[in-house]
Amino acid sequence: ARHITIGAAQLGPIARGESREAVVKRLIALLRQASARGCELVVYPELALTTFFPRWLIERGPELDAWYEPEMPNAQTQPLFDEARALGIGFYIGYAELAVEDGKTHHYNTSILVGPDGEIIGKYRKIHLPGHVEPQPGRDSQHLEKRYFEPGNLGFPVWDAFGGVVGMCLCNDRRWPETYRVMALQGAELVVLGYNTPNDHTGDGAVDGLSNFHNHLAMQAGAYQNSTWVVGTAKCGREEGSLMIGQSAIIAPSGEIVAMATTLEDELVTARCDLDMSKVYRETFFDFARHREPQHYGLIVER
Ligand code: CDT
Repeated sequence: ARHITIGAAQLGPIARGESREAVVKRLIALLRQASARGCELVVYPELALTTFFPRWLIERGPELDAWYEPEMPNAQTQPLFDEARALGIGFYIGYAELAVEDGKTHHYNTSILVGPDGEIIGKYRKIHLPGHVEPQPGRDSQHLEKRYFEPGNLGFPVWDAFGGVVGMCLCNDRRWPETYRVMALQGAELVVLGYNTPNDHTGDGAVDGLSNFHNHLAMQAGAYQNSTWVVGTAKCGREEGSLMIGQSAIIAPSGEIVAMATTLEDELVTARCDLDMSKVYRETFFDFARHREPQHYGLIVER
């Protein structure tokens, strides 16, 4: 067995005016709880340093740029890195990234994986961006991720970390089977992700009423069909008028939920996860080498 104790560090709402310093204090409080409960890895949400700013139309310029991090760590987040190193805990965290590549400015919805030594192990940039470029009429809260971010350009890499093979994704990515499969084909045993999921996306009560169900359905299927642990952490609760779902969960390769948050506030849930459990499924039902028939899957990459 290869056990690792993992914490899903759910966040309640972050107000528009809440400073990065104040949020980092909340993240550190959760990290200390995680340490007391023996965690080696803590998973924070997507866009975990600020409110979910894509709900507003903000013109290009300094007001918009202020939501992005040009560097990581930076002055505001360094205390989180320092505390994690002092406690010997690694973490995953999502944030809006402003990157300069080939002399051009780019905006990504990004996550990083940080080792227990406080060093960044890897970076992921969100590939499946939901929502719209233009504001939609009649909505109280917009979802303008397609306006504020470019699709990620790093693929779905995995890393040898925390005694296993670890991959990352972000929020809407969790609804797409390709996300998990591309990582599982590289041997992923643990997929970590954060989400911000408003419960009013379609405006159709019959669909929006299933927001919590679809969250778990997608992650449990991803875990089972790919023989991997999945840890999904929410930023949730009523944030600037938009209600976002919670139910952060740690899910085993069996598809079973092992631990789940019950509030819509800052809340840590933990589980002792045996990474060898991946093998049970990957050497039987989902032995990819023996059972996959990729010659019939071409359409997936053609359309
Ligand atoms: N942040 C994010 O990707 N949220 C979406 C909301 C629904 S689509 C507008 C999600 O898939 O949970």
